[in-house]
Amino acid sequence: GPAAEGTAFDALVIGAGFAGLYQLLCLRDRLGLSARVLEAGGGVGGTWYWNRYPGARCDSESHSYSYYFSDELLRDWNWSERYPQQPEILRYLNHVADRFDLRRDIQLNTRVAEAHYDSADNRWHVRTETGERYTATFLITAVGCLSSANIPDIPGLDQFAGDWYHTGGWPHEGVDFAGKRVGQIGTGSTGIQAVPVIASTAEHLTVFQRTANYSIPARNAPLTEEFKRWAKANAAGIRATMRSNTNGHPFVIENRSAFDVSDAERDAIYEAAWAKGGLQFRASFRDLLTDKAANDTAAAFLREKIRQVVQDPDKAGILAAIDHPFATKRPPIDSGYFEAFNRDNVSLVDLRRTPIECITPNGIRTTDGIEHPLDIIVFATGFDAMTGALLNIDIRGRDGLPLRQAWEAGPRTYLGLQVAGFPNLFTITGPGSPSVLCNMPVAIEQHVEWIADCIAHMRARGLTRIEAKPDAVGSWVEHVNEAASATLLPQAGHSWYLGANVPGKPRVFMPYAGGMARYREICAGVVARGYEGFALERFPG
Ligand code: NA7
Repeated sequence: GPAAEGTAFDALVIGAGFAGLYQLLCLRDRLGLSARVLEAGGGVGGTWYWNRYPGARCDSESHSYSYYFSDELLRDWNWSERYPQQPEILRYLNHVADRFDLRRDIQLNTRVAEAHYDSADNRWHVRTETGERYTATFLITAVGCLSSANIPDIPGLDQFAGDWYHTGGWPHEGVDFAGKRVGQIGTGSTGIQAVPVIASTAEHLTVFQRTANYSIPARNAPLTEEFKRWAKANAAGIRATMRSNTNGHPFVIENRSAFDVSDAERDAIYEAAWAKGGLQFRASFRDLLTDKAANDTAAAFLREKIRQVVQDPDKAGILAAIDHPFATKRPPIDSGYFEAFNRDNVSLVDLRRTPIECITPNGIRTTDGIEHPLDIIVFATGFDAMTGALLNIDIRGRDGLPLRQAWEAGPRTYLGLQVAGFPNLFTITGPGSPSVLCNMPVAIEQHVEWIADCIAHMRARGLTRIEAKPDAVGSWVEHVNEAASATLLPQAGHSWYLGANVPGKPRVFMPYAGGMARYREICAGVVARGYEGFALERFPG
């Protein structure tokens, strides 16, 4: 289609990451709509544009962390490592933007400030931070689930004499740690990736741990030519596997209980999974996320590994004092995390024993009165996940209803895709979708294609307004809660799945834990029953 001109579009997409790029392609090139993407960053790539911290790498295997909608793209692109590093993923997404000629409809350096639906013209009226205005029939948010930084409100940060950074807003020119005393707060997936890399160049690294975490070696390595050939030759089979299982990864969860095998066999299975590395450790048994006793066997194995790796018994004790069941927080995978604590220049502070009191001009002071002297503080403190990036935009639906108000007690969606009272708004990877419990590109392709098919359906019938019905939202919220309760996931009190990492955020289990395959079937069923749960209309009525 032609590059969209002017300020009135069929569709506006917010965000040019994995989701926004593909949504533009679907709407513009397959449906022939006029569409524009508004992107806050100075380049495409979303998460991979912003997260340039040391050690930033994807935890999905590269051959699965790819679009699967184009056989030619799969054939032509070559990943270099088992897990792609941030710069390589950013190159990939830039390649996609060029290859499909997407850039002409992407407006960079454009942060959306407000988006208001007007029932008088059935359009979304969008204003950017610099005051530009656009309108569109459809508004599609592709803002990411982990894109609004959580920077803890620690007294004294404004007086810190050194430099500080959040991992999700890392300077593009990089940070030189040579000769510096660095303090890192946070030991989630991000912190666990950053520690070994920062430790290797900093004079000293002090890790401030609030919640101990399991981690499994990634066993990253360059891909062999043989593997690359295999992945290309078997792309159809890999796609089918990813789309038919619960987690969207190219591995299948074993259909055996942890108690179907003897203790010795179970240990051998865990040892083999540990040696193989990666997220598929949790696929060792089918009941690791549903049966606490089964989970305990994995947790005990992983705690013992920490004690084997970490030589200093004090550090090992702090690192192994994990108080949530395995994989009830997003399980990190690492490249030398626990090993880094064997270095002379890495120390560990247990914030459960001695919480942070304040930040001083010279460092961080803990409640035992010790001031840890620092030149740089790294906040690996995560994100206001799933809802933060949406609520940062002043989104208003029918009758001026603010999304913030509609979600006061926690997010409420239908299928994670639509919100009652907000016609023609689609939220890719929204709360209530399974995306964050799944290999993300697989979830994104499903969401994007579902939305494109829905809009095509409407256009074919002259329909111009779609809105989730309140009772469909109610049942979906209930179903999301039931799915979570059937697992151990809500047992991790501190998890961002629950919003617990952000003070004052309502505690609601946000992702759909029923599995990607089941979700895909549910979405297909909704379509087959004539978009059940949605009100579809022709405007004006
Ligand atoms: P996470 O997983 O939310 O981890 C954030 C870490 O920061 C975690 O250890 C938190 O401890 C810690 N944190 C947060 N606030 C504080 C304060 N105020 N004081 C001390 N420590 C704090 O974010 P990541 O960026 O690592 O990973 C996000 C996702 O990206 C990940 O799940 C993957 O999907 C990719 P807590 O556990 O809250 O006690």
